[in-house]
Amino acid sequence: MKICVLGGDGYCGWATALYLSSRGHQVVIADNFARRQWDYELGVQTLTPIRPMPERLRAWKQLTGETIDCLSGDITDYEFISSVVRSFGPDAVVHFAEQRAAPYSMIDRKHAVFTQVNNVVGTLNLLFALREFQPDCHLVKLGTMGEYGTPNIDIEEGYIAIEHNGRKDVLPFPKQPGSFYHLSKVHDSHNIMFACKIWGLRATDLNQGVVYGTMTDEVALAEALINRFDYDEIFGTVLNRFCAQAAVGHPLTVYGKGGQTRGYLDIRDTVRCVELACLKPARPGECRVFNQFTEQYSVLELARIVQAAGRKVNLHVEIDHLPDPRVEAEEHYYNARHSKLVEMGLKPHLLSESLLDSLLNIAIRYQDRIDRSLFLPKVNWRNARNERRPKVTAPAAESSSAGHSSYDAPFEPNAVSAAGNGHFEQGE
Ligand code: NAD
Ligand code: USQ
Repeated sequence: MKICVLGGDGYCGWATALYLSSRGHQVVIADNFARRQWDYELGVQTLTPIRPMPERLRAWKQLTGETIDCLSGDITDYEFISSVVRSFGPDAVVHFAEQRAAPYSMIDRKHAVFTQVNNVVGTLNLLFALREFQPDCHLVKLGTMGEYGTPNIDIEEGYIAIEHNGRKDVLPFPKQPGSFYHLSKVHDSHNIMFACKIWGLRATDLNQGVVYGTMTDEVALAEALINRFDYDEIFGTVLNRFCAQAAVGHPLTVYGKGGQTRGYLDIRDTVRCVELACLKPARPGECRVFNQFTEQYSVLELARIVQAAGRKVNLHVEIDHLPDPRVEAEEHYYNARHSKLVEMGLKPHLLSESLLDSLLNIAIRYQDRIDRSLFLPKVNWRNARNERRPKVTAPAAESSSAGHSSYDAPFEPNAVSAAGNGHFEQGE
């Protein structure tokens, strides 16, 4: 299949692009490298030293003989995304290209506005580009389990059958998101559902849980293919953070009581779920929703699992309970259905001691890159403005062909281009 991976320089997108390429699909990545820029803005960096895109793609070509092209640009720029769709003519577009950190969206007004504009406008542009130039293309959109919040009833996969005053209907499952970021995903879901209804587009909304791990078979082939491993308070997801904390003897930062329960999955399952969705597309006009996670854990359970795994590699791991910087239930009912992807063939990688050993070992290997000041949360949901560390001066701007929007962004959208702009091919 011809598959376009939007956001293919990111954590899930890079692993997915390699996986799809290894499975014989023709893959094109599109990314504006904004994520590398946000790291500069916040003064954070991935634990693992990720390489510039041209180096990544060269290594992939040398190791496998497979070519992945990369188009550099911003999907909030309609000219860019429509030209990607027109020129490549994909069978499927996998859309990861969003600002995805809840804490980032809660820093202050600018970051909230930026997150919602970036995510909602990018997705809207994509929907129009598909309608105009590739209406039969299947949109595989990364949504999030956090769209549902933590209701006191079982969570269904996207829709719920309701009987009300003697009448029945199947309606979208109620949404109670917990951050301006999570809200942006709800807005996306509504726009996608509407576009499928009016234009007959086909879409799969993958409501993904929290992802952990960094290695896939493809990423493990060479150091130059290494994937992100974020551990900072903004972009680090909880299990990856706990492993980095354990590696350097920092107490695990459980927020509040730790009863916050979420769905989790290994990044190796992320890539497989995306392929399963691509291989069996939604029907024209259909907007289907899959809950993409494999296991549920509370934060405190995860901390205890990491503590036990730490003991095996002679790490003494302590658990701290910090005041919860977020506004969320610290103890609650949680039971979310997640059977559709398994029915389609997913064989989950469950959280195991061996995986935690390998995550801890990666964290130990790169421990010199860990900045312990990035562990404690500084963004409090209750504040309309959170002061973080002073801005790090970004490297000088390179020439830019990527479009950018004129709204009130928290930084200059094209001030840094971590991997240049334009069209990369292997060998450049
Ligand atoms: P990431 O930040 O590592 O990657 C996102 C990529 O998209 C980056 O490379 C960034 O430069 C690019 N991007 C952002 N806005 C763009 C724009 N306007 N134009 C072009 N490129 C743009 O994030 P990730 O962890 O890989 O997450 C990918 C997707 O999966 C997101 O939509 C996120 O909401 C969803 N998701 C992630 C997780 C998780 O635990 N990481 C869990 C559930 C859902
Ligand atoms: N948490 C802690 N300690 C920490 C970090 C987090 O207790 O040091 C808690 C949080 O309060 C929250 C839970 O762990 O209750 C998960 O937090 P997280 O930062 O790992 O995940 P979240 O903010 O929900 O966001 C991540 C991704 C996002 C994706 C989402 C899936 O960054 O892109 O949408 O997971 S879900 O949670 O299902 O919505």
